[in-house]
Amino acid sequence: MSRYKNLLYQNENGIGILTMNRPKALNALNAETMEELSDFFERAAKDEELKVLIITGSERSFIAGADITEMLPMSSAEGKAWGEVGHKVFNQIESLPKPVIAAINGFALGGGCEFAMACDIRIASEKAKFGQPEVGLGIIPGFAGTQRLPRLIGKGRAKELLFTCDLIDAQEAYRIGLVNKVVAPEELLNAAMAMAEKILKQAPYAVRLCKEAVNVGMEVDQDTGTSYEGTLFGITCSTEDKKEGMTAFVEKRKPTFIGR
Ligand code: CO8
Repeated sequence: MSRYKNLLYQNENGIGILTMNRPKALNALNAETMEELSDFFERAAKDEELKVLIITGSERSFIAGADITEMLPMSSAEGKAWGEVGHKVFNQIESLPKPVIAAINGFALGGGCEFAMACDIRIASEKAKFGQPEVGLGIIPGFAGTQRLPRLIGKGRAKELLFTCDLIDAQEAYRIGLVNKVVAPEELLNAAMAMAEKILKQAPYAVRLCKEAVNVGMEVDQDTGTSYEGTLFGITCSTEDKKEGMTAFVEKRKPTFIGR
């Protein structure tokens, strides 16, 4: 997948590493990058060689937000359409039928923080910085930050970050639950790879259905979510991997999963 101008991609034994690579603008999301991302995620969803995806940024930034120079001349209608582009791409990440780990190496600001929140798991380098600086630019987060941030860290903390434009460091992001763990910068990709490898050892279809159950369940009432979980659980009971996983347990050996 070397078809992109602002993205780099490699796949190592089922673990894909997508690197945001527009360093002259600290990997800010312009329209061209969003088009490339949409194309990438469409392909990634169908790519059988890709089992777990890690997303990181080149040089000193993860993503420093949406591209401010492109947004400056936008009219109201154009702004709304731009928001829809972001919603589509970030929904593609959130609903990708495989786990997505954000390995946040530097700035994750505005649209960059919103991007990270659409990923399943966030690992931050000690050098990472987070924030939602939008109201300081006279706008509000338009890529679902007002929705995903309170769901992730709670309403009060989300409003504080949204209203003050405070930039927080990785430790503070960890303290408030915005990231899962913080590691030394030189350990970031290793930590993400180690987590990806741990996930790779599990039954892939079960992991996929777990992701779906959590995502659906978080948006509905608990009874509906529980009922949805029950349906997915039933599906796992008809898989080869369930038979293998449980047989391996009984036979005191490691399972070999085939993904169905
Ligand atoms: N957009 C465009 N260019 C950017 C952006 C950005 N978001 N961030 C950095 N750049 C560019 C700078 O303009 C600069 O370019 P140049 O060298 O040509 O002047 C280059 O990247 C390097 O940046 P700095 O020289 O500023 O580097 P510093 O280390 O001094 O500062 C910062 C780094 C603190 C990250 C600083 O660049 C900064 O504050 N950037 C803007 C961060 C920001 O406000 N992000 C939020 C943007 S708004 C947003 O994301 C809204 C999302 C939802 C929109 C949906 C609408 C519907």
